Amino acid sequence: MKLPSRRATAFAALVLSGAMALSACGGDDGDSGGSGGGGGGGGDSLTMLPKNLGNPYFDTSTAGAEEAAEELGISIEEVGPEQASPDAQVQYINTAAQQGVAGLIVSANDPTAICDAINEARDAGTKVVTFDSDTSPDCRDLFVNQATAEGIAAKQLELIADQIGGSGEIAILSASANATNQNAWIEMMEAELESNPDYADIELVDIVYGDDEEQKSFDETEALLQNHPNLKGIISPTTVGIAAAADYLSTSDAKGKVALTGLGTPNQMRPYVENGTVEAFALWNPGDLGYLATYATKALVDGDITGEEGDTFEAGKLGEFTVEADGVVVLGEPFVFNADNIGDFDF
Ligand code: RAM
Repeated sequence: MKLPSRRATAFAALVLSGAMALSACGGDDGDSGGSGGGGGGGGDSLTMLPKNLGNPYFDTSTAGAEEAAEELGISIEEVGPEQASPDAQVQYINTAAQQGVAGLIVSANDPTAICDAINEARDAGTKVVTFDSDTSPDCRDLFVNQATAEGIAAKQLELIADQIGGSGEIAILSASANATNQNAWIEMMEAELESNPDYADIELVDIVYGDDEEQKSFDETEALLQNHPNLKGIISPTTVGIAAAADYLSTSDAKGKVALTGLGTPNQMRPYVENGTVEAFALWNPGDLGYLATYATKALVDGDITGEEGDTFEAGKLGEFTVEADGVVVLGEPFVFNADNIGDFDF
C-alpha cells in the first residue's frame, strides 16, 4: 500500500503548494470559465476542473497535479464552479476547448450532463481524463480511479458494521444526487448489504444528499437523527459530508451513540477522532490521485498511450500503471485512518 510511506513532511509541502496554486487562481467562478493564470495557452498546458472549488480534498488533488506538472515541465491551471451541480462545469470545459489546451482533467458532477461539452473539446483536439468521479466511459479518454468501487464500498461497510456491533439501522449522507462516484459506491453498498450474510441484521433506512456543501450536510445530519430515532450509524462517502456530520454529532446527544464513518481527509477529521466522535474512516491520498491523473494526461497528449486496455505508462514517484478495461487506471486501495495513525498524516 502506497499511502503510509508518504509522511507528514511531503504532505505538508503538497498542501502548501496547493494553497499557493489556489490563491494564484483566485477561486475563479466568473463567466469566463477561468482565463487567467498559467494555463490556457494550448501547447502542453492542462486544465484541472474539480467538482467545485473550496473543498480541501480537491485542494490536495490539485497540489498533486501541480507537483506532477512541474516535474513534467508543463503548466496546469485549476478552474471550477462554486457549486457541485450537474451543469456548472460546462462553461469551464468550453473555455478549455476554446483555449486549445492539450488536456483537461475533470471530476464529473454528473455522468452525462457534461458529455456534449467534453466531446466538443475532444473534437478540438483536447485529451480528456476524468479523475475521482467519472463520466460515461464513451465521452472521455481515460478515468483515473482512486480505488475500485467495490473496494471503497466494502471498506465503508466493514467500518460501519464493526462500529455498530453488526446490527441496527444505518443511513447514508452523500454528496450531490448526480455524483457518479458516490452513486457507484452507494449502489455497491446496497448490493452488498442485500447479499452478504454478515450484514443480514443491518438495515439501510435512508439516503440523503448534502451536495458537498457544509451547511446542507450539517442540516441533513440533524434531519436524519430526527427522522430515525433508532439510527445506529451513518456512512458519509464524501469528505465534505463526513466532516459536517462529525461537526453536528460532536455537540449533540448522539455523540458516542450514533457511529459515523465514510470517506474523510485526516486534517478535517482529526478533531473528531481525537474527541471520540469518530472511531475510524477511510480515504486514499487525493494528492497522489491528482499527480497520477496529470501523468496519465501527459502520456495521452504525447501519444505514449491511447487509453486502450493494456497500455502502460510511468507516473513519476508512483511508478508504472496499466490501463484496465474501459479505459480505467486505478490508484490503489482505500486506507483506514484511526486514532493510532491519524497523527502521521497532513492533508
Ligand atoms: C468529496 C467529493 C469527492 C469524493 C470525496 C470522497 O470531496 O465528493 O468527489 O471523492 O468526497
